[in-house]
Amino acid sequence: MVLKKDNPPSRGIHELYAQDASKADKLLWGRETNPLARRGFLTKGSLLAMSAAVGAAIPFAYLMPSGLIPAAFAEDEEPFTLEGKDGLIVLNDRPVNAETPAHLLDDEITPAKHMFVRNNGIPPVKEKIDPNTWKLEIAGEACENPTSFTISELKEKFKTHTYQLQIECGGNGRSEFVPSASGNQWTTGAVACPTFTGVRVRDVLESCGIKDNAVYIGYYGADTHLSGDPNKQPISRGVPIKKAVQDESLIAWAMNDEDIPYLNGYPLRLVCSGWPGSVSGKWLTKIVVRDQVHDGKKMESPSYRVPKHPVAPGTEVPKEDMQIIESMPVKSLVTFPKSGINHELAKPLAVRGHAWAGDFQVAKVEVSNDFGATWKMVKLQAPVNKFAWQHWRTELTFPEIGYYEVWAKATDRKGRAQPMVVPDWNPKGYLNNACHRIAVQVV
Ligand SMILES: Nc1nc2c(c(=O)[nH]1)N[C@H]1C(S)=C(S)[C@@H](COP(=O)(O)O)O[C@H]1N2
Ligand SMILES: [Mo]
Repeated sequence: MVLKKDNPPSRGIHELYAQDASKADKLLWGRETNPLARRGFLTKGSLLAMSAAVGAAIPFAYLMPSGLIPAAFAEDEEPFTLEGKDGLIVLNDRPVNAETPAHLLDDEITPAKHMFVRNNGIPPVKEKIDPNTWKLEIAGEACENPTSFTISELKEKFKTHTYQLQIECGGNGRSEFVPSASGNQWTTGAVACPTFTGVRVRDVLESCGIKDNAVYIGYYGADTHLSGDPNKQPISRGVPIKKAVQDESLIAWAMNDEDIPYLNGYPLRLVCSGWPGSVSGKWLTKIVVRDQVHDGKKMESPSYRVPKHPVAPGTEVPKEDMQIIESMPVKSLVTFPKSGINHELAKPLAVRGHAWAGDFQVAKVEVSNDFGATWKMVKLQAPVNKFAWQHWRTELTFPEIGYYEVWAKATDRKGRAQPMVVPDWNPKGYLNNACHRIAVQVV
């Protein structure tokens, strides 16, 4: 048993807002919401209620969009305890799914204990995993010479590479979609950026011979389906050959120079960074080279697919109008300070975090302390390698005491910025890259 606490946490205020944001506004604050006018609808009464709840005046209240849950209430749950993990919020215990509060992602390289866990099935029994006998099979109709490798054979036969690679679940941010999408109600913490060490997918596949008709790869892992049926896969996804053979796609046995943590895929995992985390197979046992788009479990609609064209919230989208998610969108996190801190008015506040943009690079990050009315450019570092997240930092001052929110907004090199509101609704709640917000009480 990995869990030490058994009742699942309630999402409280988030659930209320997910069901009906204007009702929640009215219920909690007496705030009248007009969906057409996003700002300026805090009545005197609702402003008093909200100020009382956050424990301070809200100097920029007139700029506060309606239907906005104050960030002060975003992280109100008790952390659970998971083996090898520290401070993660468990969203589900069968299968285990746990996310990382933003302030625990402050390290430039995510430590193992703070890497989120997204399981679709039941991991292989830990005691039965033997890295000395673990086999990786390379096969598939577009592979010339199907071959099987032990981990030490991989280490001997191919060059070892280390990269810092971000992995973000396609459903990160799902909790904010209205109407709500089923699945783990991730807030912002299904993302991490540790280093991975292993061999290139390209080197291994090329040694087995990639046929000219190869278009896709697919992975299989040693975890089992929730039903216990050994013939069913919990998940078997993949990427186009072009993505699989990029330099940074790895078959990895180490994370941060140690064994990959059990819950993150020990002893071997695939890492294809920049796309939904679901393409990075854990407990990796087999890679197939396909002459068609891989048709493994969770490749089919609506899994990890979004509508080809924007749809109205709540729309039922036919299969043929859905497409496979490729690169993840531009996004950022405020990892310091922790949301909800008190800060002295006289001092500048140091603020920092990370930004990433799937297959692309982040061009700039800006922050706001007035609900997005004005923005300040921050100092942004270059990534240490392609697919590593980029660190940013700045200092903020505040005009008077009271309740503030710090928002961060990243823009990628193609000029695409994070939206301040939840972007395109889609049936499964993927790709929410809305600005991250933290609460700051200036005293
Ligand atoms: N074998 C296997 N691989 C898997 C999964 C899984 O359930 N089984 N989950 C996928 C999903 S949806 C994500 S987001 C990432 C999460 O990686 P992590 O649990 O190491 O954070 O692993 C992917 N690889
Ligand atoms: Mo995921």
